[in-house]
Amino acid sequence: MSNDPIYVTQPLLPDLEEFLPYLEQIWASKQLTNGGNMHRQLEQQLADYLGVEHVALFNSGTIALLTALQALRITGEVITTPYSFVATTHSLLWNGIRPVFADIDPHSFNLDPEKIEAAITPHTTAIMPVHCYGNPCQVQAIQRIADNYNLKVIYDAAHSFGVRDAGGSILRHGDLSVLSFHATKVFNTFEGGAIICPDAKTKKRIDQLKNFGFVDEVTVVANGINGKMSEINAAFGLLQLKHIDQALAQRQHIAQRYNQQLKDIKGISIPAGLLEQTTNNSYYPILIDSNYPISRDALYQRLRDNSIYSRRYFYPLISQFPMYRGLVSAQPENLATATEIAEKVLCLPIYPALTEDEQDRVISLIKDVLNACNS
Ligand code: T4K
Repeated sequence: MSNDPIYVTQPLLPDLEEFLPYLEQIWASKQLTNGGNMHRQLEQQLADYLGVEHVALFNSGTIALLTALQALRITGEVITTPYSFVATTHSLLWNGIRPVFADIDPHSFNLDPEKIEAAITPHTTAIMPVHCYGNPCQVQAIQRIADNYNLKVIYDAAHSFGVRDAGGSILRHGDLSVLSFHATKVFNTFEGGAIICPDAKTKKRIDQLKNFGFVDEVTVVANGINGKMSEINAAFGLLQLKHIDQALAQRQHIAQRYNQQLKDIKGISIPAGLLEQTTNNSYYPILIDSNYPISRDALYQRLRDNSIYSRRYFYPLISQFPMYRGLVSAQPENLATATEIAEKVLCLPIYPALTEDEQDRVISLIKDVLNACNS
């Protein structure tokens, strides 16, 4: 069997020849950034593809999160999850906002609405939930809380490209939703991101904020930032869109094969969202508990020793990082479920180009550990 490295993900990269005509157009136009033709086209095509009203492109998901908070003038405290990538809460700190961590529910790994409500104080102005691994949050319950307490909701939807619920795109919920188009994401523009806006007025403000606050050549209305996506990134997004349906189908096929092969292994559990296929299969997390013969970290190492680079997303919890762990809400007693899941989780390789042979290498190693213990 091959020992070539297998990473947790590999970017969707169409043939280089397919990209060259886009580059020729950019060279011919000499418009490299600042809202050119590729940028305009991608905003429109993404709105159509995702089934949302307005898309504002960004140069990363993190800058989009920072700007979403600015756009809604959020201050004070924001309730959020510790079970995410650190960019979620860093965006709050960069805006001088205090993160308040609430625990997650053990089925979706998303914020537990009851825990959100219990964390509200007179300083709370917003909730920032994450649709973790693309698995939808309890959006109705979260909206009810937001309405009752007059709070804004900004979804960190970095993992949720293309995810839908019964009513349409998951991105239509809350006041704003933020996507990441980083290389490791389902849909990538090398680096990039977007804010999904409900109306043209909000998009206009966001477009000003991502361009230093300029309204015209001589008028600046806000202390904006440089959040603009370049033409080359936007062009790559246009090309990606041509391949995205196939890529999502390939991910689904891989997830279903894992489901089939791993679901009956003692000590391994698969999150309901993956079994029920309510996600976009952007990640394939499994939980390893004490019924499995070796620990999560030992399995992680065993895979590494065989050139398989799974990842422990999201361990450590954000609340364990030095700039957060002094917060009262960061204490592990407040975050019992998140703490437990972070100790058990392992994300297995999943990406469109993963071959069945490569996937079988991953599955065999997980099963071999079991067989070795039973023999
Ligand atoms: N909110 C959430 C919930 C997020 O998950 C993220 C990003 C954000 C906000 C912020 O969005 P951005 O500002 O990033 O747009 C990665 C990504 O850097 C990060 O975007 C992502 N979340 C996070 C979950 O994962 P690392 O440190 O794990 O990436 P890295 O470089 O170790 O890559 C993982 C594997 O992917 C590599 O072993 C090989 C493969 N890879 C990676 C890159 C970058 C490639 O094959 N090619 C590549 O170009 O953070």
